[in-house]
Amino acid sequence: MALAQDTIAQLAEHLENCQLQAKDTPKITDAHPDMDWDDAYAIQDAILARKLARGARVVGLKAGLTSHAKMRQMGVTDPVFGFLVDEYVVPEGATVNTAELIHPKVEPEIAFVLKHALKGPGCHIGAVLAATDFVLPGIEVIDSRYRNFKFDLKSVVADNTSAARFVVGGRALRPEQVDLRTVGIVLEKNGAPVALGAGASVLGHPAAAVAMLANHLGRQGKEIPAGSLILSGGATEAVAVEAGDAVTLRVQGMGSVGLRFA
Ligand code: 0L1
Ligand code: MG
Repeated sequence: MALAQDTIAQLAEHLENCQLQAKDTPKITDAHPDMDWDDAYAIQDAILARKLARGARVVGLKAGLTSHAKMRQMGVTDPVFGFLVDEYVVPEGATVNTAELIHPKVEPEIAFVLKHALKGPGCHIGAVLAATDFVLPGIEVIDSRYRNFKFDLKSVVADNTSAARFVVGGRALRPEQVDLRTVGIVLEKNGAPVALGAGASVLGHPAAAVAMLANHLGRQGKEIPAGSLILSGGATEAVAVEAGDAVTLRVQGMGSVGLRFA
């Protein structure tokens, strides 16, 4: 690791304050160009520790930048991983207050809920499907704390991969009830389709993103616990939203889920 422990703690406090106060910041690698991947995940872990110390509960995990559309949009080449806590949860159909966010965007995702723990290395799509209880549609609201979404991957990881809010809903299916590669995905804003995709847009199969997450955690001796909800990453580019917008995600055979912004 390149950063001292107190620098990691300061950066975690700074980024979390940006999130809680809806204030943007230049990317942290501007001031810390030597920051390495371990530092980036250590800052993310320190943000989680701050939230847990205040009574937050982990409700799941996320993979981000898992589709070529998203990678192209953000000019990056690799997926990233983050955590989901209860303060991010939005009930289906509820309204998100944009005053609590900086520059929100929405992403259409497939969510997995596990019945068994998953541990890498060597985790693959088959292991993910065998460990999955059900899958369902989900919308992630991302809100990078970096000014004008200008960042590099290490800064994004430290910022918990822009996680801000999410909603899941629609029709939960057992993994054998749906072909997650060919399933059609339509994201609507104010009644008009704004992004179209298929499950295969996410690394060829959304379960591949979950396997990557298990392998990533496995390298640190960790696992994805049974019961976890995992957002597998946006199947399309992210779509900017503002107060007054209503967003609906329709996934073929899996119904729809939506939220509003005020
Ligand atoms: O969920 C995601 O794809 C997070 C991506 C992080 C970068 C961004 O803010 O777009
Ligand atoms: Mg996402």
